[in-house]
Amino acid sequence: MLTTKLLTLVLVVQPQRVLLGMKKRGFGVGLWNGFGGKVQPGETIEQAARRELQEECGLTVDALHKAGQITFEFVGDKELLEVHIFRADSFQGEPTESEEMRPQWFELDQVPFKNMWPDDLYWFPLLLQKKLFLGYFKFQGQDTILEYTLKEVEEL
Ligand code: 6U4
Repeated sequence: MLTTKLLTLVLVVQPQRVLLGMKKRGFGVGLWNGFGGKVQPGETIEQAARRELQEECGLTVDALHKAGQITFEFVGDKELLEVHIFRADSFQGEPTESEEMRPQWFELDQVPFKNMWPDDLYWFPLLLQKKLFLGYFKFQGQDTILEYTLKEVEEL
């Protein structure tokens, strides 16, 4: 039986640039990604998204906008990951390196997809266009997408 684990992912997007973090340890090490992690007991998904953003790069944000929701299956793994993806447009603080992440701004036409999770290539454009999306990706290991679905939705 498959169980589902809730995770968050926050992308801070400004008119010309996006903040990504180089994951220094754990799941997805060596890849650029948004900031996020596991939802803990007793907190809402949005609270978890804010907490992880603060812990991993030192930023606080006003509004978090829902952007998408993607379920990941890794072949052989009994746990599905349900990742709730948010966009933030403005923030307080200075991006600061943490034990988990090294933050860096990227121009929007220079997003380093070759060093990101391979699914990001599919949904990042939707996020930047402020289109809501719902997806499912089935991975073999961390490099190979065996199958996927991705669709725009009216609400999440
Ligand atoms: P801790 O407990 O901090 O060691 P760790 O195993 O490092 O946890 P965590 O909590 O950092 O994992 O969460 C993984 C992060 O990676 C979440 O923000 C969700 C994100 N993520 C997982 N699979 C992804 C994928 N295929 N594409 C993507 N982000 C993914 O863009």
